[in-house]
Amino acid sequence: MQTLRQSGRALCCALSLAVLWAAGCSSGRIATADAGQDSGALDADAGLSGDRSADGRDGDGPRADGDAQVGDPGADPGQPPDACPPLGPPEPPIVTVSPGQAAELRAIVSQAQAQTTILLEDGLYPMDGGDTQSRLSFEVPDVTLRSASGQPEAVVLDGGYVTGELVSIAASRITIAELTLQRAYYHPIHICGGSGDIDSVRIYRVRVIDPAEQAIKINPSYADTYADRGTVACCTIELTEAGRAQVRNSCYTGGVDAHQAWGWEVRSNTISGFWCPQGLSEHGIHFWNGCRDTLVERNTIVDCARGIGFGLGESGNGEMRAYPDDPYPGVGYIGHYDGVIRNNFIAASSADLFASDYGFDAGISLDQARGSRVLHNTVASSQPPFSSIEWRFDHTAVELGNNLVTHMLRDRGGQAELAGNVQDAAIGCFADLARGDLHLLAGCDAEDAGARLEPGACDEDIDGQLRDARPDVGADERGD
Ligand SMILES: [Ca+2]
Ligand SMILES: [Ca+2]
Repeated sequence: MQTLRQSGRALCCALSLAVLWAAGCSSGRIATADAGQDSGALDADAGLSGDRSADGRDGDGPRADGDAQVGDPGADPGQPPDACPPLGPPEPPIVTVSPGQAAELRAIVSQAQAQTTILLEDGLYPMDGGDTQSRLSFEVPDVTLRSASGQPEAVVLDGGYVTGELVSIAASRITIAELTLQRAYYHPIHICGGSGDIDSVRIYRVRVIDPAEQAIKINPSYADTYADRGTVACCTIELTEAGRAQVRNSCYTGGVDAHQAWGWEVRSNTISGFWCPQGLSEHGIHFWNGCRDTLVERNTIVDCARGIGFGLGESGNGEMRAYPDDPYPGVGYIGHYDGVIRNNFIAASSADLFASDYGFDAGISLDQARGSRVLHNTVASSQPPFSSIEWRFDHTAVELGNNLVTHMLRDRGGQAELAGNVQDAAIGCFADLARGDLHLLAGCDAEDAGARLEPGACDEDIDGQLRDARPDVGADERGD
């Protein structure tokens, strides 16, 4: 069983990597060429990324805070603040757009000056004119696109599987918020380096539904510029049964997929359904090819073939990024530098998922991940995965602390420092596995069984509650 799975997986990875090789990003082409499916290419940007190499340019330090503009959570004393409050009121200049202007929206976005907020009134926006008519390209910094009502379900931009990318971002401090993007032929959201490096892109309270490829993709540009220190928070990213039927190329899809990106925060999202009957989907959240300092926390991932990944394979797709301070000199290929994965719920219980080609492959996978910390995550599945959490390949050096899994931690090579983890937890210990609610029920061994971590490592749980002096294993600290 294990041998078959591993050999099948190696084959699939080879196929996927062949596709991924051609899946980079060109801000120039996004800006001007608008290549789409009618080009016959696998991806809008096919064929240009194979030979890019990192160049060791000066870079800024890691991330800035991403959600400075969210509204006052107004929490009661003793209650954790709302992790996902609505955005505060928009500031002028404001351009208000109605669904009847959908055909003009591309031009409205391209003509927007810095500081503009584009407010979309409720309704369905048909964005199925192809990339030349419907793709929204953000190339001026400090522009916001959001719903007027603040209700993500009420404003729906629908690519109809005609338009390759609904939103393309190649400028700093772009905010996309509180709306729905669905049925892109490639990526509902694609973020790339611009004419220079960009930073602080924010994707907040967005519903991303049924992408045919990865829902949110982050790439360097072909001009060796990067997209760093962005935020994906409080989003719902979902592949439904109808959407699954539209996925091509041996399940070439996934949730958030980032290459060579530095300092991103991915938190408080719900990601579900990324698997296919045949082929292996990319992870719900995947940062690889030399990404660095990613913070992945408080996400709920339900019924995805792979939950969270740092790195992929022994040498990724062959690309990596050279950082000016060279954090691990002489080590060789690194799939992910440092970063933290903490307080996530990863659940699998769908019979259809388990009956699929790869079943539930891995909750968390760490391939050539170095300096990464994996703390207080819960991975629960109704049937065995290949690995609940795994680490692999010689350059991997990670820390796993206080993770709670219903099955196993799997050592596939590299180094892992282990403390306070609990394997073989009973699935009866969780509030509602089918819905991804992995809050601990009373009387389970995980309660108060964790190792003490240093202050600041993981002081709060997935709910934002402070952990007590005897930390519970997994993402949830039980309240009393
Ligand atoms: Ca406790
Ligand atoms: Ca709790």
